[in-house]
Amino acid sequence: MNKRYSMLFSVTAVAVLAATLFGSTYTQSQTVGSTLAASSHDSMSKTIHEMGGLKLVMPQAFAAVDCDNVEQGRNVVSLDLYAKSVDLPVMGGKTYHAQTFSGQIPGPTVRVTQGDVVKMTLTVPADEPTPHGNDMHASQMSAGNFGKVLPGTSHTYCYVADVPGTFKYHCSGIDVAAMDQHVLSGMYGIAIVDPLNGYKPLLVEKTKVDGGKIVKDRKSYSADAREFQLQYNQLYLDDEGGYDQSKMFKHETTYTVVNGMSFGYVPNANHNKLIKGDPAKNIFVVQPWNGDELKQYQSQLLFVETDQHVRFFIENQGNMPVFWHIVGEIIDRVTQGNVVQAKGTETYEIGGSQGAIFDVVFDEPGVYVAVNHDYAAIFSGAATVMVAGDPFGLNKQLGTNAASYADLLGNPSDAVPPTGKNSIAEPKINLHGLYTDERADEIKKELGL
Ligand SMILES: [Cu+2]
Repeated sequence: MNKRYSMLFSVTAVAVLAATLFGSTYTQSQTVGSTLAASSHDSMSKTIHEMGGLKLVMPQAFAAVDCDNVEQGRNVVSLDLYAKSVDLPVMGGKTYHAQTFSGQIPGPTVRVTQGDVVKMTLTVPADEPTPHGNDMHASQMSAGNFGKVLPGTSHTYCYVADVPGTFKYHCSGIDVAAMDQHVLSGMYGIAIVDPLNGYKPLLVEKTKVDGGKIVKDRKSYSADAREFQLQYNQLYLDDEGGYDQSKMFKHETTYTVVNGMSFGYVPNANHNKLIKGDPAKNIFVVQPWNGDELKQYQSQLLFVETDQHVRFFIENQGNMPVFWHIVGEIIDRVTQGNVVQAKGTETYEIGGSQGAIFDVVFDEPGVYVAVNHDYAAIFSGAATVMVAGDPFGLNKQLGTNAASYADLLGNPSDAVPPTGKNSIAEPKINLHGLYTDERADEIKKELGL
């Protein structure tokens, strides 16, 4: 067995022990407010609710934008969303009351080039039990555009995506009332705004021994990269699968989710069979989504090549920090907007409602795990397993020269963003995500599966 893999077992064995405790112990240390503070937050939220949202307080801010003016001479990219409240699975065979954009969590990613116009239309079907709204952080416009959209109606706005980067969009609730519930129940997504002149090449600095001396060994990788999107959030649930606001105020996470699911990117029964010859013998200590019968919810792995530029679009959709780290790797570069924020860093913190772009070259074949290096988050779902190269010799056995398992097994549909300025296309994509069955069928068709 690969050395890195066995190390992983010991790390995750500790994880599971701790996971049995996380419901009671970690939340105590995470609780920042006293009962008193929580109750005053509760009452403010209640007051906003009773007022019918913030619109009543500042009606003058709610002027609509004129799309024709905004669109002059620019490329227009449409993002058409519909709101849907529906029960979706959580690990352990249960479901929860999810709220979605277009029947999927996260909502569809819109990808544009800096200077393009995003034309967003949100439709709230007549049978939806509540109004919704959409606040897109890639925009710079009056918050009035994000006001409530009533069931049976649609709302459109347009904006110029002037700043490159990864940006959240999220339901703004009923003019802010219940916004926390809607976002933490699944109504979020991202806009990726590619820089006008494309991404920068990636310079990776190592060392080598040359003539008996240790010298710097720099290697430049093209801006073109394999790409992944990972969005972090929390679920705060009561025993019936409903949203529990009192848990949110106390930061008492029920599950940490990555692209909507806890431990959604870990091995499944098929991987067990490939590695151990037996689908029932787990190769990773947490495999809550093992079987084929789980369809689009069956866990999948991320496959990358070694010695290749990989770009991650990361967004923190939740209200706890994400300390983004890859077990076994150093992050070569972190970018926000047009600014390089870090190079050669072990971990980079992304605050609530913040995005960043991470560039990484995986050095050697093996198993790596992207985590939120907050132990409470790791043990409640924020562990994403990636396999670089061919550490198990499977490609050799199967007579292929592929540089990773992406060609053979494919990468998960919800982790691969739409292609942009400098994307290297995936050789194969498989269906995976917190989609309704209806939405899964549509995505299958889109992908030609
Ligand atoms: Cu909503």
